[in-house]
Amino acid sequence: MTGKDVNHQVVMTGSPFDDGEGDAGLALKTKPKTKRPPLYKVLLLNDDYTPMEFVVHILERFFGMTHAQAFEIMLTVHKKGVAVVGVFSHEIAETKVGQVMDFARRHQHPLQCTMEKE
Ligand code: TYC
Repeated sequence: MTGKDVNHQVVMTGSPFDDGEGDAGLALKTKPKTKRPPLYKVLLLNDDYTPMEFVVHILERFFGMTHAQAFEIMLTVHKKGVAVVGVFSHEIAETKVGQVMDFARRHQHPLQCTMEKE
């Protein structure tokens, strides 16, 4: 790693004590703070041409939804213009977006799928 590591959290140590210097309980140190990896929303966008059943199929095939769940989300996208179809690690989100975009392009539908940091 290059540069200074500022990713530390200040914590109090042990139990409060008084050594007579007027700083009872102020023993501080830092510990490395482990961050959870960021999560990414995968978004499906509406368009006027992609058939509804094709979108339902995509949601079943790549996002593990039941037919009923997939139909509901598809209708949300159709009515509102966009919906979150899942939340994943960066790598998994990228894979899902790629799978959807490839499948749509292979079938010559203009369906768009993107990801954004939560
Ligand atoms: N609006 C499309 C239609 O009326 C259906 C559709 C739904 C398209 C969701 C894309 O992400 C989408 N055929």
